[in-house]
Amino acid sequence: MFEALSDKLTGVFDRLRGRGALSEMDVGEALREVRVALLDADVALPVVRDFIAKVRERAVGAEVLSSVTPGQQIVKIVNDVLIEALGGEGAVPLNLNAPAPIPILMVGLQGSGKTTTSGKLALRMRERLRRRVLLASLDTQRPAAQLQLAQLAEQAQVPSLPIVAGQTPVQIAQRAMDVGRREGFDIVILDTAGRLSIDEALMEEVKQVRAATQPVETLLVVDAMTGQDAVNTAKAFNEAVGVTGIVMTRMDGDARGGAALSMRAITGAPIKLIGVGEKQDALEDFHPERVAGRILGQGDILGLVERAAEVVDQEEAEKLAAKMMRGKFDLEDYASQLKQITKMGSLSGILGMLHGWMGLQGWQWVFLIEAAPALLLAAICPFVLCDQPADAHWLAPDERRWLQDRLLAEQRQAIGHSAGVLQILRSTCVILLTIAYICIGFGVYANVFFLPLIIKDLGYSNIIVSYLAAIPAALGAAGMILVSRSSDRSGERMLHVTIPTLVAALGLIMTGLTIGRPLAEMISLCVVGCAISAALPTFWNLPTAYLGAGTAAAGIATINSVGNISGYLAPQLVGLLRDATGTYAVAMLVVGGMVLLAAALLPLAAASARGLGAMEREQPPAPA
Ligand SMILES: Nc1nc2c(ncn2[C@@H]2O[C@H](COP(=O)(O)OP(=O)(O)OP(=O)(O)O)[C@@H](O)[C@H]2O)c(=O)[nH]1
Ligand SMILES: [Mg+2]
Repeated sequence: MFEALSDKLTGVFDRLRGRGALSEMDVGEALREVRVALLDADVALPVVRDFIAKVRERAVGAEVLSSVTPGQQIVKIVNDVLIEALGGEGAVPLNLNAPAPIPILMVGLQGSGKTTTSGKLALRMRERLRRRVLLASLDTQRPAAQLQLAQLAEQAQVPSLPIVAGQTPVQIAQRAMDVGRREGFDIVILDTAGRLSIDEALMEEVKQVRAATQPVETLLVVDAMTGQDAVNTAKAFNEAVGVTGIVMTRMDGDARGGAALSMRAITGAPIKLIGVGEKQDALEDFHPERVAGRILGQGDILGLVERAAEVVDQEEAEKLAAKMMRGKFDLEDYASQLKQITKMGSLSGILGMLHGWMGLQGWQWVFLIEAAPALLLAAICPFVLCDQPADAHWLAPDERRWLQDRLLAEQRQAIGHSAGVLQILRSTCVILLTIAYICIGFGVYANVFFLPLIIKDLGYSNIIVSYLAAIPAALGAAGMILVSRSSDRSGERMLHVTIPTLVAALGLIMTGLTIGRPLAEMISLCVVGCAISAALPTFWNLPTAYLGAGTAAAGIATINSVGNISGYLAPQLVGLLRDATGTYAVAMLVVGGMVLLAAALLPLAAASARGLGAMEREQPPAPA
């Protein structure tokens, strides 16, 4: 719904972007156009005046950062003022700090979306907050209104107050609170009747219900499509009965964005939620900074500008540019350039900020760029790699000979020793290793896919998340090398897999128990990252160690192909558990349990391998 406004503003700033220095005339001209754009978008006149005055005050006399253009500087100031006008940074959450049952009263004009929003809210509180919600309709104006809410309640899988004919709204409200208390509900949502316009009778009814139930939140539902009328409605309601928050519905429509912008300034009440569709999950928190970004239509380019201004030393950059022109740009210079860029945050963090560029989402950019090295490698491999050890020019001659001899010996041993494929599939050792590999895979994939999301849940920005997520990964690389080396030196395999697996399981369980406590959670995630990466490469020594030359290949193929099913199952399981419980805690405990099972199965596989050895020994000896 902010498209019209964003198009206009982007047009204004596009014209400013190319210029070197910004004169007072430029500022004046830009602000004139901002004013027209805001008025066009149906922002109330006093709000526009105030807005322009604030931007002008900050723009004139502001020190222009050396690394951004004056136009970008103005965009930044407009963005800041927009966020303030919309209510400051961050969403204002619903107030649920009260003894249960917490009454939430929904008020508003006819057809604004009260009943629909009541259903959406009930679903959200049941799913995300795990609260027991009771829905009650106080709408005695429209015959079918109470049934409408009962249906929505059924969809949201929450109970609704049984309908008793002939009761007044106040009586229904009191009954709802009684049931709420008696039956242990956490939240009681009271949906009132709407009127065509604000009238005495409506306000009186709302006042009486308020007095009878003392709601913790009185949410005014307004239709964004009605523009300035929505703002006037909100003002009248707030003055008459007092509202604690505003829900703007039909933000999915093509309403002009102005109402949202005027709302806070004129009513003083925060917009807490927005409705973005008719379905029950179409309810979102209202984030002023996101809306401001959308109005300016440039993803998070502002953040990029800000960060660039902080870190790139303009003089240094100019020096490098001059060097480049003279063709004297060396590795040293390249390193210094890289250092400046790394100061800006990790690759995915920066790419996430390119959100919207060339019509692609930030995450699409992340995937595109991340695929590039793999594609490059695929193109190079056929030319660099050779077919057999004899041609491997990167090995020393004696290394080549050793490897060839080893392979020959294994081949000789394998002839006549190989067990049938069915026999391998049925062997206890292969079955145990396959199950163990599936379970370890759950740990690996839960870690790979959900680590950033788990960290993000702690409330960090994308950039910080990408830094933090890199720590367990780096520890994983270290763990992998240390454990593999130790295993190769000692020749011991089973414990080198079992112990990291056990540690990873304990780490996952610790993660589940410490969700929401940043330090403890990060330490647990580091333990998981390090241990699970250490367990994986060493694991592949087990099939060769246990199965012998003739059966190892088929065994490895079985374990690998069946075992990789965890790549499909693990994200499903974690996602489902997260949606069902609202946190990652249960999912981490379950995955931790599975990895623990893997740690228990590994020694059993080793024990059963002795049996398989016997199987091979029973085969006729190989011809000399
Ligand atoms: N597109 C869209 N439609 C919505 C949204 N919220 C509500 N609606 C639709 O608006 C219509 C009216 O919604 P209701 O919830 O019945 O409105 P109400 O305020 O309870 O109406 P009364 O009880 O008659 O005063 C329904 O068709 C809803 O599906 C929204 O965010 N987006
Ligand atoms: Mg209704």
